[in-house]
Amino acid sequence: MSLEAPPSGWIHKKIARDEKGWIIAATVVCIAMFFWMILWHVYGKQNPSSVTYYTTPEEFTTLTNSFIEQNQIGEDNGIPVVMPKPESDVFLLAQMWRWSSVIVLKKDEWYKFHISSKDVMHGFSVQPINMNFMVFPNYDYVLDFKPNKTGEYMVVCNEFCGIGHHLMIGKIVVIEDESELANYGY
Ligand SMILES: [Cu+2]
Repeated sequence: MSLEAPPSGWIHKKIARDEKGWIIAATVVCIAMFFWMILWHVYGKQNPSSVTYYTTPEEFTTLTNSFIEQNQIGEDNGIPVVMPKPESDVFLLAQMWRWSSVIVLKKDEWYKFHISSKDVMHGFSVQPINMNFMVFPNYDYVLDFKPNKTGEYMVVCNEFCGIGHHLMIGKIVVIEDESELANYGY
């Protein structure tokens, strides 16, 4: 079977009423979604900030290590536990297959997270609040955080990053005051 050319003049044929209706409806939906995409940056509460810096795995590792050195309060399964001061910068480095530290935050305080990867692409997924964010090497992503609920949150890598991907689970703990640290063994 071969394709046949349509009868000449087909392009000038009038569009059927119902077809025209669908074209108009689809166009209106497309335009509405386009503007909603812009409005979502203002009204959507889950948008990460758009601040990003260039970095290198070496530079970010140095920053993360000195951040850990200055804020470490303990250890959890061999991973350092840090408690940064409110309003300070928090450095979190993803690498195959671990997160650089367990982070203890105070409820209702602002923190400036810097997140980067040492090797491949990882996913920063905070559960159970289901916040998701991609993490690439060479980029420092800045996310402003203000936790509004105390408790323990899992940081799950949600981009497949190799054989140990399923083991890459970190932790963020939100407390109201230091007396709660004992509940977590810190
Ligand atoms: Cu992964």
